[in-house]
Amino acid sequence: MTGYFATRYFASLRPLWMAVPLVGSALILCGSDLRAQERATIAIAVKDHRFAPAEIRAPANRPLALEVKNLDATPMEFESVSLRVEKVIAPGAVGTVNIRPLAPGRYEFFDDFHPNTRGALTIQ
Ligand SMILES: [Cu+2]
Repeated sequence: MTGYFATRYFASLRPLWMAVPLVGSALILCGSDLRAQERATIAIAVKDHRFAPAEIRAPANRPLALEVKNLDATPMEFESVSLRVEKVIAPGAVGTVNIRPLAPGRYEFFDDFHPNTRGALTIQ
């Protein structure tokens, strides 16, 4: 009985296996799409617990890489609720915060360890 059920089970999976090449090529197409849509890099710094610059701009609908250099002697945590990111950056280090493609708007960010350290990203 076990053998019979096993045979039936694998026979029922056959359509799934036939779908694998289709799914694979779909993934490859998505991959080349993303590569064509290059990440825009924006560099900012934190010094004396202030973002420099505190107001930044970036294009809409493109993945972004925000390179945050911490020039202070204490760790900071780059955080944004609307961007859904947070990253701890050690003193003297550069943290890269990857941001999904965004719709136009204003997205505020702050240092979660020093909540008065604030800035905003304007997407246009
Ligand atoms: Cu946090």
